Amino acid sequence: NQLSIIGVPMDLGQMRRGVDMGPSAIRYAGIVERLTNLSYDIEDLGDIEIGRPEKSPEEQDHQLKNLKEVADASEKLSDVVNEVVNRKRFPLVFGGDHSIAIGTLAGVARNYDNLGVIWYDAHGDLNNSATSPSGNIHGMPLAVSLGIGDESLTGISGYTPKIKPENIVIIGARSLDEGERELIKEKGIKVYTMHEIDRMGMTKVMEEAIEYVSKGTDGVHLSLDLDGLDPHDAPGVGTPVLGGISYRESHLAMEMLAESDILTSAEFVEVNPILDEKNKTATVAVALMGSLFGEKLK
Ligand code: DIR
Ligand code: MN
Ligand code: MN
Ligand code: MN
Repeated sequence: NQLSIIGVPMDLGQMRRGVDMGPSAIRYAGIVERLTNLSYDIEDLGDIEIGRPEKSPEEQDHQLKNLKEVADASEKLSDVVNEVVNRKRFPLVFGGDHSIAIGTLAGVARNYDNLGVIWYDAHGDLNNSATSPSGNIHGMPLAVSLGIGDESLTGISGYTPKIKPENIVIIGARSLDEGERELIKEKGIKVYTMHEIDRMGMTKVMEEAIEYVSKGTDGVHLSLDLDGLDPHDAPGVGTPVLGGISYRESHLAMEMLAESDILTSAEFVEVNPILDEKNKTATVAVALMGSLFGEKLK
């Protein structure tokens, strides 16, 4: 029951400023108190330092924006996360945009032979510089972790790939780019889109997903992008997509994960307080973490 919080004030993986304030917003919404009440031993390691872009917008590689700064931050985050795992504590990472998952996974996966990953997101985050419609690295971290993408990202911490396609499950997808669809088909990645969630219900989806990612794996990471939720429930995100997972379905999903006790690390990303309504999205993130860490089981 030992948990270490790591903030990553990263906003360079996409174009909307403000998501760098996500870690503060989540702390302000009361995460430490919430988890302390569940009798966790919480250690807040503060925020990773993020460099400012050296290149002017004109000098940027438009298909890999802020590549150097994202790579540098990933390298740092990976080492901090790795150190937490080595101390037998549970790493709980707060974004920042989803590009931070490159560093989180680099730090976690070096400690596991077969890390399972639950990717809770409206998007697949399976782009690379050739397929990306935006050039934003926050649309690429799952591909990078599979070893697909620029070497300065796939090679973080000196090994690649971090994870295997058969150990991944994506939940909540409803905005997949053409290249992402092809990669999903080619690699046989398990995806529960909103269609499956509506059709099967969240209970069945989570039962199957938990079974799927825990079979043959020695750890499971949850990467939760708040835009996986419906923008009505989580408006403070940079790329909202209508028709998302509800607040209630998300609580059920977190409770089922708590009961299954399979998680070994987690991250909550894309909380942008500038786009939010009275810190609603950070408050939702904190409530979901309450469920994820066992409020119902107490
Ligand atoms: C889009 C958006 N697929 C891209 N991705 C987002 O830019 O690659 N991921 N928002 O969370
Ligand atoms: Mn994402
Ligand atoms: Mn490994
Ligand atoms: Mn997303």
